[in-house]
Amino acid sequence: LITSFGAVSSKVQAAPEVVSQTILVKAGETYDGKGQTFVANPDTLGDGSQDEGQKPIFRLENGATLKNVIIGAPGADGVHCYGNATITNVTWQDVGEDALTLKAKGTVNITGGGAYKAYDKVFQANAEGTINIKNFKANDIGKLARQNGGSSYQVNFTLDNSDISNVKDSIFRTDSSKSTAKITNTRYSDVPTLFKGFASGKTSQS
Ligand code: ADA
Ligand code: CA
Ligand code: CA
Ligand code: CA
Repeated sequence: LITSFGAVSSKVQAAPEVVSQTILVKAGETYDGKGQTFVANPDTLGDGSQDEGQKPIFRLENGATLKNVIIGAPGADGVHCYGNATITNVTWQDVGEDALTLKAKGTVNITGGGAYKAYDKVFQANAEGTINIKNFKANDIGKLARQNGGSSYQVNFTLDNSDISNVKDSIFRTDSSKSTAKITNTRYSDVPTLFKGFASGKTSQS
């Protein structure tokens, strides 16, 4: 972009892309948002309130990668992962109903990025598997991750080298005696409880 003074100006941030139909990332494929901001069309995906049944902005099939994406408001139901997923440098500026859901057995590796303004949950585990969160920031959230209430399958949660502040409930929550949670090298501020509902010996912090 050349200004009237002839100087080269810095790149202007592109307007958010309004997503009216869930973006599908196929098995094994990578979607690189290149720093673009995506918001839901509230009429087709959801308004980002606490209403259940909203649609995701991104749906990842098994082995898909989502990277360099900013999800703005409304965030609807965020990202749905059907199996293994890699989530790198994804920031939820204003989490909708929730930010990301594990919908089918798998391991989700979330590295970098952050989540802000989550009235309730950030990450939701609705299937057995592992959710690894690393180099992440979260502020003004209800819970960082929660296994679906009343479920008894095993979910393994880890959190490493992250910065978590202003939490209403807990970092990790489950109702399953099989599930585990491990926190390492993480800084907190205003976090009332790290682990809720885990059986004894299933959590660790260092
Ligand atoms: C709540 C609700 C579940 C499911 C979940 C989700 O926990 O009770 O049925 O909808 O939210 O995936 O957002
Ligand atoms: Ca929910
Ligand atoms: Ca929100
Ligand atoms: Ca949800």
